[in-house]
Amino acid sequence: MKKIVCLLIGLSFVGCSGEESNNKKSSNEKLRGEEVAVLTDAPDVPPVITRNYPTKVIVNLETTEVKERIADGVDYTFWTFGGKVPGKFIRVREGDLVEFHLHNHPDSKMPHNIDLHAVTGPGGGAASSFTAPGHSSKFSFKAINPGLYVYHCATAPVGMHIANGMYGLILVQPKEGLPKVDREYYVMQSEFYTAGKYGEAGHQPFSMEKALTEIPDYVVFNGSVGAATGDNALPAKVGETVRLYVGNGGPNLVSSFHVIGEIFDKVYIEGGTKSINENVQTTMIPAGGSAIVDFKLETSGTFILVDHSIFRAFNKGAIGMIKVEGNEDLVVYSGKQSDTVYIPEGGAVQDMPQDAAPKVVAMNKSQRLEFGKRVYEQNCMACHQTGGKGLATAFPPLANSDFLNKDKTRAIHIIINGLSGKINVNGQEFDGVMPAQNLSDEDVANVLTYIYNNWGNSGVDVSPGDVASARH
Ligand code: HEC
Ligand SMILES: [Cu+2]
Repeated sequence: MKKIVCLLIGLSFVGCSGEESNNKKSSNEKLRGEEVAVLTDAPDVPPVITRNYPTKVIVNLETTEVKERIADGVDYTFWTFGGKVPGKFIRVREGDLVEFHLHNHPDSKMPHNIDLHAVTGPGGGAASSFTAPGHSSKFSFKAINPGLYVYHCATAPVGMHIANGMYGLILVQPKEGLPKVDREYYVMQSEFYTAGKYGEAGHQPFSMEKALTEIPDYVVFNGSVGAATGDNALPAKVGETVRLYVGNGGPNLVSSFHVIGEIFDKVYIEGGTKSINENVQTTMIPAGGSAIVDFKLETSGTFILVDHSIFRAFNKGAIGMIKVEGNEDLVVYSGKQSDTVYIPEGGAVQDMPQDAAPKVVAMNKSQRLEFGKRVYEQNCMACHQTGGKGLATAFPPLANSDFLNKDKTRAIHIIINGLSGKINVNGQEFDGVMPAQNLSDEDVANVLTYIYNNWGNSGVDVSPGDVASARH
């Protein structure tokens, strides 16, 4: 029997040899009774196990291949553990004997199996659970090590089965339990590689080429864009403690998991139970790995879950939300307290007494030209270019400009107020936006005098008085 299984799984990385013995450090607690595991879809987590003894737990998990929404207007054929991505959350207790039944739906086109990282034994259960469409397999394992573990399909081509959505989490609750919290949620990150780009409408097939280069089109929490945002946001209340069981199905990327506006009071690093870090901003979750994060909600509002490799969040879908209801605590977070005008240097300098900060005023035309050149280089040249040459189709020329030379007051207004809409300069049309320049009357007079007296322009002078009267 075992030999046949080895042939069937072909190129999968699963080992075929070795006996499944796991008396490594089996606890000596006696098994009592038997129960069927409660399985849940994300973001729900099965209830806390309150038993203080190990039992035999029967897990029934079905693999199916379903066409579902991955983003608005976009479908994907997901391969699933339990009909959804991520797969069902499984919760057992340390020391339990897990009797695993893997059922592959008759409509499946592919054989599937399961490698649970919580299993001590070759392939994590993969070889023993290899199941053709319309078949069921059974194997059992002892949950020796507590912790939060990823499970996934390991049928060849392994990468493709994982890329199509075949992963989930199993929590082996430590026998002493985890500290009590008010809410627990299941969040799993993963990425998808589709023939079309992010958001391209219609049914998108898997792209092996993109998967090999590890540049996904979608990076998501709980299987699709928006699975944990808006109406699907995770609810909570002020004063509550929340625990997230976070997994990363990969297949390729490492997650920099972060909640905007929260600090993880505790992180069970890499999903283990011994090493607990405190006061963490961002925790790394490797592909095929996990973390448990706990935090207390001190104030109300929406808190955004992201992969802080941030283009994934805002451009590929890796966003989730926790909506916290209740009273805001203005000491914890005040909200915006004021909005005042900020004028770097200028405002403060102008308020200073004259003798403390004498204004640099041009005393004659040559000074005005000299100061004007400086204003031009600092404020205008980036767009209008050296020598006022301009840039075809984007920035009109100031050199030999019929538009500029025609009307000095209009030129002053353009600098003070900015300009947008179609204009014609030397027979060329421009339709851009020039932002208003925050300059003093003196600076405007200097820069315009400099421009008018150079580059083949009309040679008129502009005084600070001209600018002041144009302002009114
Ligand atoms: C961010 C880019 C940008 C900066 C900085 C900028 N301009 Fe402009 N300017 C433009 C654009 C774009 C237009 C054309 C707007 C339109 O199409 O309506 C324009 C138009 C003008 C015009 C009228 C058209 C012409 O060629 O005679 C003048 C005069 C002018 N700018 C002067 C200045 C001066 C002086 C400064 C610096 C104090 C300055 N601009 C800074 C982008 C800029
Ligand atoms: Cu599979």
